[in-house]
Amino acid sequence: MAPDIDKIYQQAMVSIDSAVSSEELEKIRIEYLGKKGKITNLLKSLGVLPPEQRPLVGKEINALKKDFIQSVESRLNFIQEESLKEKIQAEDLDVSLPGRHFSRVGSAHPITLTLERIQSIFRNAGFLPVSGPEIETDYYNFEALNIPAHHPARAMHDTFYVDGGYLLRTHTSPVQIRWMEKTSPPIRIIAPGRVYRCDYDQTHSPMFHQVEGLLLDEDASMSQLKGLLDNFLKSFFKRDDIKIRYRPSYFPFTEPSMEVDIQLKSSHGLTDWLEVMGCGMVNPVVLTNVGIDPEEFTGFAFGLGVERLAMLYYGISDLRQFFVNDMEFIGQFGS
Ligand code: 2NM
Repeated sequence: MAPDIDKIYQQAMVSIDSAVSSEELEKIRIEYLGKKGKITNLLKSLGVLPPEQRPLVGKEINALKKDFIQSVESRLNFIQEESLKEKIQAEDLDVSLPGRHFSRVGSAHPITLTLERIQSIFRNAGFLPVSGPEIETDYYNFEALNIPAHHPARAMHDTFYVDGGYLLRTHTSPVQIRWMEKTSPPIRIIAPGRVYRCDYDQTHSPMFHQVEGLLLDEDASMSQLKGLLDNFLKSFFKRDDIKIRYRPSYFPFTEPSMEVDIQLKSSHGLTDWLEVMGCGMVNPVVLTNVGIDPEEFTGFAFGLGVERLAMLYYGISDLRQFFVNDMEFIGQFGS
């Protein structure tokens, strides 16, 4: 190979291998193969050679040209692949990562969900939800319900007193008293709402929710009461085989009175008996207080704590979880 062919070849290969962009490579191509390119000039210089040397040198230059074109092409491929790799790496995206600007989707509080389920069951049984004031008088919260002053039943209630002789209702019964005062039987109502008692520990909160129910008619009976509550509890806990027990008890506003216990299935078998409701036949004294003749009408009433039922249903052990606004806790009970 003639020395300048060899030299041009070496230089070309070094330039091609050090090119890092397609533009740079295009410049190199022009430098060698352009009109005044180094390889083009070599081919032009063939004419000055003695005729017998031309075929051999021409062959060498053509081989160099072919090699040059191939090297430029393969370098171009390499550069393009590298830049594609870089691009992919720069845009690398883990599709399993959470979005950066996602907004939390809201969900109803477990107490709201439980209240709604309770109301829905009683609505299906014909009970109208009614409400009343949370700040009450002594008369509506106690007297009308046959709970006289200094009666031990008042001590049980740990009442919050408010200025002006008012108090925070300790149960939703005053709603039922007000309803009975202004309506005549038949009556079928439930009174859901907030109630207040001065008590705070793992099973008591100063504010909690109750649903009380009242049915007044010409011949309301204890068997109707038990049938209604049996169906409510089966429906609420979504079990037909739930064990239910009615145990004699005492409330000043009902006579006779009962507490309702249930047994639930746990991982060990059946739970102990759990108290879930109170109920009874409305005391004739209460009916007389609201101007309804107990000889003409009888009624039954019941009351339950919403937090307690929600704890049993969802398997929550500390009541205070409902009130600390921990979004991780509150958000896990559905929409
Ligand atoms: C309970 C248990 C038993 C009840 C009674 C009345 C009213 F106003 F009709 F007399 N309302 N709610 C009642 C009866 C509430 O809660 C444990």
